[in-house]
Amino acid sequence: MKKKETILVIGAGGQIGTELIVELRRIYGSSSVIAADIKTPGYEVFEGGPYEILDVLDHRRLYEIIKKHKPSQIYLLAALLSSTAEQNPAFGWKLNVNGLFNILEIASKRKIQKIFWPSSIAVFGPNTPKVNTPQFTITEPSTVYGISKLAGERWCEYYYRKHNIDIRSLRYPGLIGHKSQPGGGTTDYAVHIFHEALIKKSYRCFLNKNSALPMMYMPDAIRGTIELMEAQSERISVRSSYNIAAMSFSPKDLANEIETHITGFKISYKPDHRQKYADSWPVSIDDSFSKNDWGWKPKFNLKKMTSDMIHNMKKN
Ligand code: AKB
Repeated sequence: MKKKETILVIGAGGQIGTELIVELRRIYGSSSVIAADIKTPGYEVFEGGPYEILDVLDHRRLYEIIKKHKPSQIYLLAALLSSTAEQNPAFGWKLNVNGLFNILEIASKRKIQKIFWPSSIAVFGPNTPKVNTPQFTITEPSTVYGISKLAGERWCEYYYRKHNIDIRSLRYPGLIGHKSQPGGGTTDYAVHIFHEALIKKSYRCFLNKNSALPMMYMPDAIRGTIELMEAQSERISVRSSYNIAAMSFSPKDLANEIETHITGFKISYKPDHRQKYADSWPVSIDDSFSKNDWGWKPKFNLKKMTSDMIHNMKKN
């Protein structure tokens, strides 16, 4: 077990939260990691340590919980993803930006040592260079989700410079994990496809077959997040949000890889509204700032991720 920290994870019942909380509790001890979510979380999160019901937009309740637990670190994961935010832009903006704003305001008044907040490749837009997208480049997002993440990045940097709040962030690519169901994102086809492949041996994809996007396997994402949070502050040169990468593939590449494990697996394509969100995002990401500043190195490529996903999903 590591040094004494008290960590509050807000949005602990979501796609990243359910896996992050287990790893944080393993590292820092169960009683030191408080899960918070608007809903009662699933068994592993609920049984594994303390939890609080919290709507991050409820400023008073948020303040009470922070006063009660005195966290040294906060991970704010509560958000609407691209597809869901597009269905309700006002709420997408409110949750994604005001939620962050509430945390930053409290952090500027109370002693919270570190904050983690996730950004996304959705901060890029149709005018951004698509291949090997640099850390600093055109960010003109065309989705509500991307606009909210870009605004959030600006707020993070502002609060770091003005109030010296040690806030750290990653621009996650599409995340693939076997522990939770897809959560309203465009890249979620790459999670859904595994469920359908195992149950039905077929999948109808809502993106076209050549839509290549940056992706990452959840164990890499969890490890990268914690490594960023544990890095010495002097090594963090990007105070908006870091580009981070692991692999890039299209639905066709993924289907071919799944077929090597599930004989007879068939994929068909029926692009819907999510196609245009995917079309506005990069194909691959240059993450050299993450590599050079805090030593980021992914472990999973398409082949290793697919085989691990199928192995774990069959087991469960
Ligand atoms: C989404 O598809 O909305 C997310 C993302 C790229 O941040 N997975």
